[in-house]
Amino acid sequence: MFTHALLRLPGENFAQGLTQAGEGAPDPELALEQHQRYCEALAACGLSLTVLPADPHHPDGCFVEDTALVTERGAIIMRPGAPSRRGEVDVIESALKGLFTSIPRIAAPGTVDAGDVCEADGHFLVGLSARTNEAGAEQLAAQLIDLGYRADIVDIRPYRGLLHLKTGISWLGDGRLLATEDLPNWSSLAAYEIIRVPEPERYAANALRINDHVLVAAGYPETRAAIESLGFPVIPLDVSEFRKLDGGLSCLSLRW
Ligand code: CIR
Repeated sequence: MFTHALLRLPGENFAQGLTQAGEGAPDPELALEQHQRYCEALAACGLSLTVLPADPHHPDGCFVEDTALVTERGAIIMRPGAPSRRGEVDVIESALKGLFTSIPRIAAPGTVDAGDVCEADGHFLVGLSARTNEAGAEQLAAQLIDLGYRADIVDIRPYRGLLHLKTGISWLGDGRLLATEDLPNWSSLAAYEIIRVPEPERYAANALRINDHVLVAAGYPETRAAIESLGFPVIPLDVSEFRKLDGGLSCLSLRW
């Protein structure tokens, strides 16, 4: 069960965030409204929220998921792969300090965006990507193993359009993962049932199981129906403005 979430508001500088989506500039005001709906959905799932103010120096600052990995046994501060995002971690570290006695950091030359980390009940998949390098993935895997978890590194660099591992795969719980059609059946996934998202709906592969509910991007009926058929109430959310900056549902919060 998750009880808390940490978020950061998108700011007036939001449209200056990194993007490869080619879907046009996002509207910061609409992003703020969509963020508000997202916060309401998390609260409706029973979470207490800490919402940090927007960061005028970091237009991607609302994508807090990339800055830290929070587990039941400890938190680890990431070293984001994009230099423009490295400074985002300090405020997040301060916000987490009261919760964990010591919070290690990924050290240079390692880089990890925690959007590349997918937890499946104590088994962590760490994706090598344009943002997460071998040195970072190996450091993180070692830290997770020290915490008593299992960790496997997978390489997402050959797969089209995946900024992060969780752009293409999400943990639904109960032994199930949701994944795009092009991701392979890596041996580290052998124990799981994989529910494939049809290619035209690939953006919906970034879904978010929060306690009894699953948050899904609005506008993807087949994926929604597949998740509902598993017995989950689905909360559809419009995140069009975050999509324009290559973001999805999971990247807007840290949950524990
Ligand atoms: C970036 O390129 O870093 C941001 N514009 C989007 C980050 C999205 N994060 C995520 O999917 N975990």
